[in-house]
Amino acid sequence: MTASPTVLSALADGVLVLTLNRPEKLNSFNEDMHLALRAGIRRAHDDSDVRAVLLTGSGRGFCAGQDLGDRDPRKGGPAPDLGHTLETFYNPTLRLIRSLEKPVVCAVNGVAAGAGANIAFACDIVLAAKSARFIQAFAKIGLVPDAGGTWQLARILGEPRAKALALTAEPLMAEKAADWGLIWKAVDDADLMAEAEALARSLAAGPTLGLGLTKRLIQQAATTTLDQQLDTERDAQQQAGRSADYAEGVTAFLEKRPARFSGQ
Ligand code: T3D
Repeated sequence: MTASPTVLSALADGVLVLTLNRPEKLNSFNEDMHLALRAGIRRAHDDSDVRAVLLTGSGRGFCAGQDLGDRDPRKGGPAPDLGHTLETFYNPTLRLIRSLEKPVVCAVNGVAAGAGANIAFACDIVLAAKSARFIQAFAKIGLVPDAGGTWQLARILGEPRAKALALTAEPLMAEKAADWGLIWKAVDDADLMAEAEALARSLAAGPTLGLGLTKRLIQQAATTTLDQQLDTERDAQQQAGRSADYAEGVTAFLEKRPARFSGQ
């Protein structure tokens, strides 16, 4: 008997849906799931048929971070080198999500804890079921937030809220996460997947070259000056202005018809 895939992958209408699939462990990461998720995001980089990604979880949780069963100190042996595991597993995936010049929608269907929460925050547009909660669970087990958590929380929330969440591991409900600007919106549980799929499909049918450039510009704004950003916007706009999608968008506007974008 073959084990179920740890990440389900399906491509339709230009949307690559990646579903974390260890529901009995709240989709916590073992090595296989790390590699499968990374392969999925890599495919999104390499496959021109993929024009947007939708990341979600199966079962009642989104992702509970690292599978702690794989870190059981009672099994003996030396302490694990978690710097090595971050560098080997989490960091490459985070970098692949952020560097993918295609929209990544995240549908947080339930609890998102530890690295699971921070992987969600690394996505471009995050929708969460109203019942979902985000937990910086690291403080409960003596670790520091990883998977970009300290960077995202500090940038988005500022130090007071970032520190309180990280030091207390208090759950943050989806609606408050949306009020605080950590995610795009909280939606009724029953509507989550339909809304996330519709959003991902509409992005995939959009001018994805321009959307990818936009993603890059907004991300790099965190670390540039206005002066540098004006130069980068100029260069990106020059590229966008030469795209088939720009010609199609303007033509469609002038002809009063819906645009048919190709992502080129
Ligand atoms: O190690 C490295 O490489 C470094 C990187 C670290 C990254 C990290 O993410 S560290 C943080 C790891 N995650 C956690 O500390 C969260 C642990 N989980 C929880 O605190 C709770 O499960 C939740 C708050 C997420 C959900 O609580 P609840 O009450 O809704 O569910 P539950 O009953 O605790 O969990 C349901 C099942 O999932 C349960 O299994 P069982 O008893 O039914 O057989 C539970 O053990 C399992 N589960 C949940 N989280 C994990 C897990 N199993 C392994 N690892 C988990 N992280």
